[in-house]
Amino acid sequence: MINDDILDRLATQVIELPSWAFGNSGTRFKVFAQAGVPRNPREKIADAAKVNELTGLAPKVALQIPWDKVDDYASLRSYAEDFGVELGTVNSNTFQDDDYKFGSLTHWDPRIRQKAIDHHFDCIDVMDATGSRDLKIWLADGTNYPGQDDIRARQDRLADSLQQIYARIGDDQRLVLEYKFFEPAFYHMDVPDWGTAYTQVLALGDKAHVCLDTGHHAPGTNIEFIVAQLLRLGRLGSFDFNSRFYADDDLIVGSADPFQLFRILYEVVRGDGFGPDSGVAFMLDQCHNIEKKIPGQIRSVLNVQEMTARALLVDRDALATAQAAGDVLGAHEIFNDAFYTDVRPALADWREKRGLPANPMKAYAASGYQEQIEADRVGGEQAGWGA
Ligand code: AOS
Ligand code: MN
Repeated sequence: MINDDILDRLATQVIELPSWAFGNSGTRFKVFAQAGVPRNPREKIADAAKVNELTGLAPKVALQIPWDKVDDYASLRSYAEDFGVELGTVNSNTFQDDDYKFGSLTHWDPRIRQKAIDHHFDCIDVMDATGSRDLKIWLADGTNYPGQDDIRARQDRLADSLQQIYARIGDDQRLVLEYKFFEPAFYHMDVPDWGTAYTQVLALGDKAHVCLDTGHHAPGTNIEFIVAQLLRLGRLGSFDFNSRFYADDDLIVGSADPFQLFRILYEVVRGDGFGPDSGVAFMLDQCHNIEKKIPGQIRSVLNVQEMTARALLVDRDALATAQAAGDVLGAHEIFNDAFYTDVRPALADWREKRGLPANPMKAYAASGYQEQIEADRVGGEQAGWGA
């Protein structure tokens, strides 16, 4: 059952919200705009702070440059801190400029590569102002046809570009490289899998790590194995949590496969990847196209909290004994017992004891915040993916 030790560990949980979760988003077929959507980074931060206010789980907001470009990042940092949240990971963007049609850090043209490198230098300047630790690099780089470019030479160019960026980050900063097996390139991606990301970050140095986006694997991939391996290698820097049925759907984390999320979080706990000193950032990377943005984020952070609690419930001594005895069914039952434990009542009681609403989803619905932002945020240009 949920005991004080587990509750104490859960109290340290920090989930970083992506600023872009609050903007309009959609697919290549349609973006359905929503009333009340932020028009600027400050309004995004206010919405993220609301999620944190009701859950106590989300005191950090990740930025994306240029989507969150402002003239004064130090002022944005102060604004966020006034809301009780910090500015977190800075996400670069070398996937929406026409110059990057054939790649960015991997491009055959040194002028284009330098432009992409310089963009990352700008992101590091932002980090210096916001106090962010992580520079997250996700590249849309790749090719659509065999023979289009030299896929090996692209790895060499990528390594050289990353080395120049890595040389610029500060002693207390990190570079996290995110992989994705497809999209937007269709034949090959230049950072398609954890092995490539690991190889590239290993060549850089101790401040370089891998970002694992849970939506970036082929169907059927054993993601928790990758988690265990990267933790064992000391190179799991962060998660981009979301959920998928088929592609990179960016749905509410845990909504498609809560058991998979539990298995991932068990390996995080088992591999010492959970806790304030773990060095593993829990970030959401989701775009809620049809549901309201703020409650979608609240549901997401609660899903992570609930599965983390269940992962912490696994009786690891009994499991180790069963494993050592080759007790297949016994070990499986011990593992699943934790997954089948409904932790929601205990978490609701715990929230109330900490001055938080027992049911954050109901509390948000009753708060009037959604109605207020829909009434206030009229006019201006709503935030979106900027594509
Ligand atoms: C894109 O598919 C990746 O998941 C990125 O992590 C994310 O959407 C990007 O970081 C936003 O800049
Ligand atoms: Mn991602």
